[in-house]
Amino acid sequence: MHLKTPRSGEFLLLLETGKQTMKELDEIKEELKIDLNAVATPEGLDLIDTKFLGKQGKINQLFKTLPIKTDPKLGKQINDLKKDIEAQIAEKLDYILNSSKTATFDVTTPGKEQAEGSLHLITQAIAEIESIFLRLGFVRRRYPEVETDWYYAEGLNIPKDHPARDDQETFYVGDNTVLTAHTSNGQLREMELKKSPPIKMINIGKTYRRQIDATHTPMFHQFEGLVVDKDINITHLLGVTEYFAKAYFGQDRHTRLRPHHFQFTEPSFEIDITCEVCSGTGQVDKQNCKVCKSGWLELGGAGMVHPNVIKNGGLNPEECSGFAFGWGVERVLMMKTGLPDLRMIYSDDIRFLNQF
Ligand code: FA5
Repeated sequence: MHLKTPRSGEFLLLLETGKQTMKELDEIKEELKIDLNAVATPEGLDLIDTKFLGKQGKINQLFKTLPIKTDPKLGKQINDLKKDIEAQIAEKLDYILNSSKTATFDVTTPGKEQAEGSLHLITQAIAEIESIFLRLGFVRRRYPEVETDWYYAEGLNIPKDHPARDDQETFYVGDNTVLTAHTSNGQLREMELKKSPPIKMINIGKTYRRQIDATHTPMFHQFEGLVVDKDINITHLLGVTEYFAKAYFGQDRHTRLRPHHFQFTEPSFEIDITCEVCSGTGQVDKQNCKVCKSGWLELGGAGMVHPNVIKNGGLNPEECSGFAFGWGVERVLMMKTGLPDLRMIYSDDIRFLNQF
């Protein structure tokens, strides 16, 4: 303690009081240390706070009992201690709150369930279709979706003025390039790739047309079968068609050929499949079946590969023949599941997709 003069009786008293205060400050520091070491909860800290810093707390008691006015340095020391106590209590509170976070983590608490994704229904349908044809010995192919005029049209016997080239229907990327509107471009590409028979491929890919309604989307998928070998005839086409229909839709379903026209097949057909609702009778409760009206539903196009196309693929139509078919993935899925609107498949509505 720095005193003006040690000789004054008053100052001697102050000196004694000062010494006493220093001792008390040390005792307070020591006591605080013990208390802080022992405390483990915020409530316990509140009690310590009251004990040292409250109205009736030790620091205030010190202020009350000291002759601070005559010795401002003493007051400063008590004030410093007060600040130190506040800081230590705050630090301890921080520590307790943080460690309680770790301490209350219960490793046995069940975790939050994560939403589980699944393959899109079109991906599932493609996998199923592919596996049916693999069982028949077909190889899976995937040919370009952006295609030149040759593979998409000219080489498939489709002349320049054919409606299939109409830009009302087709997405043109350039004068000579389109987003392919069918998977039949794969016919020429497969013949070029294999160079000689036997050929037995299933080309599944995206296709594009400028159409949109309940049974048409601008982007959809087709699966295109091509078989080329010696002496391939229509009965082979019928056998494959019937096998697919039973494997995909059910053993009770049948198919038939209906005459049609495509530039790249001769003869050409539409393949029909018996309606599931009326089992091919066309009648439900003596009324016309509302789904098919005739007992049959259209599956897609098919035919014997046109000799010009075999030639354009680099093979000799005198030595081999073949059949081809091209059907819509979305359409067969629609027929199998009873979907009322094909656009739902691409609506990205999770409530709809979760059903598959
Ligand atoms: C063709 O695309 C021919 N290339 C099929 C073919 C291949 C015939 C080989 C002969 C030999 P078509 O235009 O009919 O044919 O289409 C075939 C199938 O694609 C239709 O039966 C239908 O299932 C599906 N499809 C056509 N347009 C759309 C569309 N906008 N949205 C969804 N599916 C469609």
